[in-house]
Amino acid sequence: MVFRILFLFSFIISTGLVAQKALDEAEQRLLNWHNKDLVTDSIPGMSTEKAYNELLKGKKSNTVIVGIIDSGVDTDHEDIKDNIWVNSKEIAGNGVDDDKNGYIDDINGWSFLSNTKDQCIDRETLEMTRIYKKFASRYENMKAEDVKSTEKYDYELYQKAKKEFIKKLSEAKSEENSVKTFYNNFTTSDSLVKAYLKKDSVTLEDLNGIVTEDEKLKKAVKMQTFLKESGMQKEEIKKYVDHVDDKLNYNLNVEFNPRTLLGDNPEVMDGKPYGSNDCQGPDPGHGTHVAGIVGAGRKNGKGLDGIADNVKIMSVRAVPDGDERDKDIALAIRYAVDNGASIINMSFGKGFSPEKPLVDEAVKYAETKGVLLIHAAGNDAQNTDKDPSFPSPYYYHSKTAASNWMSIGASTMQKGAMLPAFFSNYGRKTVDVFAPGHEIYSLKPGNLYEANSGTSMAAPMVTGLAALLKSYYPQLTCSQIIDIIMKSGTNFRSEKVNVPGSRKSKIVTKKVPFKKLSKTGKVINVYQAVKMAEQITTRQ
Ligand SMILES: [Ca+2]
Ligand SMILES: [Ca+2]
Ligand SMILES: [Ca+2]
Repeated sequence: MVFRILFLFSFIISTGLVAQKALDEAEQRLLNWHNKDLVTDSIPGMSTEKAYNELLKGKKSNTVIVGIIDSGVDTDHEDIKDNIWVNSKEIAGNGVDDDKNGYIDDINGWSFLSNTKDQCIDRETLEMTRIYKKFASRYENMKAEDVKSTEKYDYELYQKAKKEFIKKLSEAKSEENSVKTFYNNFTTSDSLVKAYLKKDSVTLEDLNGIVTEDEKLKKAVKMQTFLKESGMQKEEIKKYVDHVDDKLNYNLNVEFNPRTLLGDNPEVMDGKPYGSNDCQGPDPGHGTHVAGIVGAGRKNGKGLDGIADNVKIMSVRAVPDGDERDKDIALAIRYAVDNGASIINMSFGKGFSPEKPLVDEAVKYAETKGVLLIHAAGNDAQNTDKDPSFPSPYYYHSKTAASNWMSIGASTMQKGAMLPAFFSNYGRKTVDVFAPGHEIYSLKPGNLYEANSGTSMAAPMVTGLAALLKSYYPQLTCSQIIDIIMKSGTNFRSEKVNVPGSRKSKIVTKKVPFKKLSKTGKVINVYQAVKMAEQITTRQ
């Protein structure tokens, strides 16, 4: 599942906080903040501009291919279309696999979620839903003592998935209830106010001018004033209603199975080809935002400045609205590796990984080819040392971890207690480093732009930095790049910060030194990383 953050609405529903200013103002404030410098700008960004201005001017670079395994990328977007990978060995649209890589007409990448009849998977179930469904008939009425030893693992997996499924389902139902009540109150108060004023478009001034003893109208005015002040639009609230509906109708619906349109068995690696070259898909919003952070055109007068200035973005579509399949992820990693990607961004994750060995094999394959995998730590405000998020670098039933893997937490533009984003996962053993991932302004499909938050945005910061290093210092190995990124970050180790997880409460009680949230206690820094890369390569 892509890590979407709809925090604006969760705030309103859970605490009644006003959270958002008008977009234009916000745009200016947010634009490229992550590329700014702590000393010059007083913002804990990554000093990207400083690196370009002071260290990289006039330096030669090589083109680096970055694989974005995600929901798809809008390859026509004005601020990234020049930086999209093109498979030069493939002839477009002739129905032939010209470069014989196993994929027909793969020009900009591949989709493992569609077929050649223009049908595609948009929404999916969660793994917990699939596991619950798969084993329910067998284990529903079985007592633990009656389970054969060979089935113990499956039985326990079922019990765990069932517990989670029931919990999620009940949460989704109560969320549906509150969000629909909120939406209904919105529409009712909207109509009341409009009818009273006898106009279709109501301003804050109109609302302030209403003097009434009618209790219903008073309430309506209060609500509409609150919504106006918070800059909230009806469409946005409707979007949230739809999002909750999707959870119930698709993610948590045991009868839903869109996989049939692929004609593929997701549990078996059978070598049979599936998918299509539609690497944009029906909803490339998430992947486009991620891609822009890495490789949007720098100083081209449009949108934001990507971190790396000599990259080609390869879109591998494997992540639906719902949990991605292990097999698709395994094949997506292999596709990116085989077609020249040096770094792969993975801004997605899930709580169960039934076919994990398939992903492990692909990760090992990437490791042998020196390809770096950058994974978002997740947005559950959880300690991933205790509750792993998949894919994870630890191999199945093993304490050994992949050496070509980095897991990234999200930081904000605020120094001090608010430095880690309130939603970010963390872990002293399992999260490597933090990177900006809060209120990041990047691309939205259709030549548009928007600000999003999530570790999904933090991971491509590191992917961008890794690509930049590989591009200017091609002799660096995968492990050297990891080492540089870890060592060169801005040190906030002793900074007392809020432990993420304060999402549902205004009162934050627990503070820890930032070093307790990751291996390094650092936020990545492009300037320091380039400096270190320069030193290392000069010595070599
Ligand atoms: Ca091909
Ligand atoms: Ca072809
Ligand atoms: Ca740009």
